[in-house]
Formats: sequence, C-alpha cells, structure tokens
Amino acid sequence: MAGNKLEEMEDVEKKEDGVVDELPPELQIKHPLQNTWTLWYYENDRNKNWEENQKEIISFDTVEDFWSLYNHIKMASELRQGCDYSLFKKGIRPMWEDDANKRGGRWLINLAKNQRGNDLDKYWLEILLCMIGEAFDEHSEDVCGAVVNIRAKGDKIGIWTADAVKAPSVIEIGRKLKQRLSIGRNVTIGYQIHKDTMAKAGSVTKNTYTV
Ligand code: MGP
Repeated sequence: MAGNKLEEMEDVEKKEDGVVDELPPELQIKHPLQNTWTLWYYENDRNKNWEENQKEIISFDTVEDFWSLYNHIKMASELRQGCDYSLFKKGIRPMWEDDANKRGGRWLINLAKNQRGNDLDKYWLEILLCMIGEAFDEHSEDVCGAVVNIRAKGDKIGIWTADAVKAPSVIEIGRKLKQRLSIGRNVTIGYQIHKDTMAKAGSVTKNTYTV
C-alpha cells in the first residue's frame, strides 16, 4: 500500500516535471527562413587586394539566429570609414564576378553625410528584414543580397539583383524598396548594372532604371 502511494507520487512528480520542461512545440522550434543567408565584412587593409579583404563571417537560416547575430555585431553606423557589411544568399559572394551577380546590378541609395546618425541603421535593418522575410514576393528570387558601404564622402546601400535585363522584376523590387523605406516620391533612386560600375571612369555610373 505504502509502496503504491510512493509510485503514485513519483508519477505525479514526473508529470509535473514534464509540464515545466515541455514547452509548446511552437516555442521549441526556431522559425526557419526560406533561404540561408551569409554575412560578410569588408575592411580596407591596404596590404591586401579587394577580394582578400572580404571576410565571410557567419550563415544563418532562422529568425532567432538572425536576431542573435544582429544584436551581437556593431551597427553599420559604428563601423569605421571604408568598411562594408554585406548580406547575401549563401553561396553568392558579394562581388560582381560571382556567377549569380555577373549579369545583375544594384539599386543604389546614396545617403547624405547627416543621414548616418539616423536613416543609415534604420534603412539597413529594414533591408535585411525585407530580404530574409522575402518581402519582394515572386521577385525575391531575383534578389542576391545587399551591401552597406561606410564612406567619408557619404554612406551607400545597394540591393543587388541577379539579372539587369529582367526590367519588370528589377523595377518592382525598386518600388517595394522605396515603399518599405518610406522614401518619398520626390526622391529618385537609380539601378546601375555591375558591368557599367566596373567600367566606370569616375565615381558616377549611369542609371539604367529609376523609380
Ligand atoms: P566600392 O567599395 O563599391 O565603393 O568600390 P567606394 O569605396 O565608394 O568607391 P567608388 O569607386 O564607388 O567611389 C571601390 C572599389 O572596390 C572599386 O573601384 C573596385 O576596385 C573595388 N570593388 C568593389 N566591388 C563591389 C568590387 C567587386 O565586386 N569586385 C571587385 N573585383 N572589386 C570590387
């Protein structure tokens, strides 16, 4: 009798332990992203060439791992002048020469110097969220990644797409970007083909599309 009582109590304890340990499944599983993304960091070391200065940092494929990473690293505005962050789909290197980029281009947002204090971090986070959340709907597959350049002459953010010839998709991505960043109708952003950027003489590349 006493033995039975003890077993019963052990059962209850086990159940109670179980209740505490067992979180509902939706709290146990990390929320998967549609794509795996890789963060790259560029630092301008003059003893190395441009490609060698691109460092692959880490890849993630869940919402939770994105936020752990984002909260762990410096904000774009805290990076030194001359540095970049790039976030690209895993397997795509953040360079014109990569097979996924070589026919593509970028929507370029040129920031004024005084925008580093507010818009820069806000825009960069919003772009990261648009990408990992596949906010460009059916055109999301044309997005390769994004780059933020921290520069004394004015910071830049570029959203790189795979195929410059796919005008409707490129333009839709540009429109969505302006909408998500709350960029007003009075401000125009331009899309530049990587091949033109590579070949440019000065610092200005012609826009192939504008929105
Ligand atoms: P940048 O870092 O994109 O812009 O390119 P920055 O520093 O504002 O300079 P600007 O020329 O736009 O005013 C700087 C330089 O880095 C380029 O001129 C190239 O020499 C090199 N570079 C940049 N990108 C994105 C690439 C790339 O994809 N491939 C290679 N090989 N070099 C690149």
